Amino acid sequence: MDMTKVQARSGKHNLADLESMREGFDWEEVKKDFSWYKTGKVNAAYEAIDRHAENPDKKDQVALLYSAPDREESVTFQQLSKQSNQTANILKKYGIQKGDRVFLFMPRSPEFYANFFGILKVGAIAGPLFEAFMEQAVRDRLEDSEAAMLITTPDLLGRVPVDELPHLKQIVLVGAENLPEDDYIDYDAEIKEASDEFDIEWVDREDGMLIHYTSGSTGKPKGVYHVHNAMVQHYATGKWVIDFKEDDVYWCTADPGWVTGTSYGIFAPWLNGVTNVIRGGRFTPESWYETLDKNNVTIWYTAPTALRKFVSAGDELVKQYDLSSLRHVLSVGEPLNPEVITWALRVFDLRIHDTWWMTETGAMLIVNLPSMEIRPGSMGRPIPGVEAAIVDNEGNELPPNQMGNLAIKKGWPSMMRAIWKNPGKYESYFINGWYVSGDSAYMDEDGYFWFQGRLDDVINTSGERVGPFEVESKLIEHKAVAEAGVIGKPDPERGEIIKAFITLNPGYEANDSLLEEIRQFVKTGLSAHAAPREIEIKDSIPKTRSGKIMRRLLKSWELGLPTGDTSTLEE
Ligand code: 6R9
Repeated sequence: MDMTKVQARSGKHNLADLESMREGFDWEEVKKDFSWYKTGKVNAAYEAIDRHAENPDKKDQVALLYSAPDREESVTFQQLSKQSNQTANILKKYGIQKGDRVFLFMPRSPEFYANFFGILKVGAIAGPLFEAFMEQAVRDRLEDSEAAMLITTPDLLGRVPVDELPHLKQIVLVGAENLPEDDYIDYDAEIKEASDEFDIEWVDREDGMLIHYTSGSTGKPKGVYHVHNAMVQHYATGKWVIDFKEDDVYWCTADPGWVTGTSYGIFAPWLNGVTNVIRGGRFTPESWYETLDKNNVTIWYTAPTALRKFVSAGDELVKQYDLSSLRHVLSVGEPLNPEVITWALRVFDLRIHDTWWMTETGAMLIVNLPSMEIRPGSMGRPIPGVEAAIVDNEGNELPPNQMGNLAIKKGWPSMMRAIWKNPGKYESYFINGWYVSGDSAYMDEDGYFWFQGRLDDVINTSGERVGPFEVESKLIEHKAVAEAGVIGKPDPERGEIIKAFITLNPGYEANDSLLEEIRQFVKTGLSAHAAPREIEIKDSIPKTRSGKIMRRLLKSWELGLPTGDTSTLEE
């Protein structure tokens, strides 16, 4: 497609506009919008919820507009404030203290959000887990974080290996009809008794708020640790990039088990005091259009994988809905195909604004502001207060149009502050004062960044980050599998699909039912999105002499590309 530039509606000259924001920019100015700037008392739960609940003009505004196939509910800022005071009281009653890790493993529901803020209000650290995780994924995360409490539902409890988690002292069950045993805390009974007043635990801006586990190319998922100070950037990017105005109805489609679902599904909208639509249930183009239509959504933050499905669903479908309230659309998670931008211009008469960031960065870094000209295929330009560059492997800046490591100058407000219990891993992200992202990209002469791919073996399937090691480890737990190597294989709809190469143990014969059994084994042991869509049997898996799986070589074979340097290949 030709790289036609898509001009901003306002007709403002984009570069000048962004440059003028950048000039003399100081994060200190942004901080003045927070109440802690005056009071010195910090807690992100206060800024996001209680501050609005104390404001007579805001308290009765709907904060959370919940819509699921079987349940609809509106919760005002005042109600959410009181409900999270109640959950905070429950946590406190059961001994949760500042700094403890409390994990949430439950579907999106009003109770999820009340508990999330309750955790913050007692000064504890929240760890949201994606509801599709199976036992292994749940165990790894609870074990590594040494979580003291888990808040879950009876349906999901079966995936929690309770007896193997010595640090896990309490389990709260939400929606239990009959409690399985008295070792569990009955949320529904407790909430009836709990006071809706609570003295919030004031924290330091550098105190822990959140842990998100994310995949790298080696080892188990790592706990990315974020602090309350991240709210500064959640708020600012919400205002500049998402363009929040007081009366917006906003819908972020991401689950809070992923970073987009917390930074932009919780903090950005509520720090900016807007009505936040939360949708439960599964994705279908019909149900998502219905959510936009029924709730009169004005701003929509979603992902290319969903947008591509809308494109495939066709133009006739979209005409059945009234989407006239929609005024601003944004995307994250994967490269945004220029075709999708063209489609949105045609069917919604709206541009899609791509944003680039990562679990580790905590908030958006490279974006398309509403006032900017969009160059389809580019992720946009860095926000004010952030310096991005393309660097070589030693951390030296490269000139425009040269491909290299996409890097950010260390020290933006929402940057992760640690990898949980893994200082070596944390340090490894930084070279010569730059945070090196693992993405390859180039920058054009006007400072727009163009994504090229991952530099490591991390897989991005339907916008979800999957570490090959995690899948390989699960595969070799299956009795038939001797060795496994896992790669991402390009796919037009999902970005990448997971492909596994395996060798079989003696006595096992390759056939379709065995392969399906192995696939199911990963699906039910780890999670559906981590299960390989394709499995191929090999006589051996290529490894380096030091025993590392050469995934790059597997990928070259798969794609029929030149195999490059194989000098380290084992005989
Ligand atoms: C927020 C989030 C991060 C990885 C990142 C990159 C890919 C994210 C993108 C994008 C192309 C974009 N990614 N945004 N690729 N264009 N606009 O997605 O966090 O789950 O940690 O994934 O996703 O490869 O490094 P996370």
